[in-house]
Amino acid sequence: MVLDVWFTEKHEDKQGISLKVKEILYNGESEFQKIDIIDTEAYGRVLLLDGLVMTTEKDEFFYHEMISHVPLLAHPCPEKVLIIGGGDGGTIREVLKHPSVKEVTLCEIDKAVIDVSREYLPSIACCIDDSRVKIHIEDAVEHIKRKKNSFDAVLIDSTDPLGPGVGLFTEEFYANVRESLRGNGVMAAQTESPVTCQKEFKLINSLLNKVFSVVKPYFAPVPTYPGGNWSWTFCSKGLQPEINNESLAIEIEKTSKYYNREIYKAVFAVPNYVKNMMD
Ligand code: SPD
Repeated sequence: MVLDVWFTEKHEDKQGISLKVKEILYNGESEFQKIDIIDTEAYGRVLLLDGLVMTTEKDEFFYHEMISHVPLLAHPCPEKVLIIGGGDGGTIREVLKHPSVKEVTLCEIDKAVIDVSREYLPSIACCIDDSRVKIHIEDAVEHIKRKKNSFDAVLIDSTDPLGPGVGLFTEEFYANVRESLRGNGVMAAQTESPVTCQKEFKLINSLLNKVFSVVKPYFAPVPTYPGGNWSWTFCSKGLQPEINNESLAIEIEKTSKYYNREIYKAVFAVPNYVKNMMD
């Protein structure tokens, strides 16, 4: 019998992204959320949290390169990095490509996401057990309150502003992230789709503008996310998102699939519909 099974992530019950399923590899439910791994024809293995696509083997590089290299290449010498969420390990893998990084703290609320990713997504989770990585299983809303003046970069690799991720999209949380940065510290957060999540994108950017003096959204494709076009936002207390170390930027380019030095500049171009929405 030939199976014709499709997974659809519906967005506001108006549109959806559908992937043809080869096999369901894992279904589970943690204290915080439903966790599934499906194998798909088009994008390989896919991690779903509460039925929403978090990452896929085939297109994860767009997201993980953007959330990591854009902020880290702006910093003169990032040594201590905090990743909030990111239990699949993709952001850890990219951050560890920066030779100055001595310590990466992963603050993930749900240990089950790490365990399932280790088992089913080895190409993404491959660096979780690197000796430079320290794992804290804790709500980052609490963790960050104890971390004043601690990090060169904080990367908010969260879920959408739903369920366990809600607290990571508040002014108070962003203010605590700002306090956790030392010196020229930089922050980058995933900030939803400017196409399908305009309300969230606008709200997050307005909160970030209350807290940071430099707030620059940037854009790249993530084909399996709603709208296909995603945003992250670079924030700092003064440092601009510009490549700080050209030779390192060239090195990182060699192992990247999306990022290169031209892309670094291009992703900060703000389309007119986004400019108009922000007015
Ligand atoms: N709509 C999906 C948003 C998910 C953002 N986080 C993805 C985690 C990948 N490390």
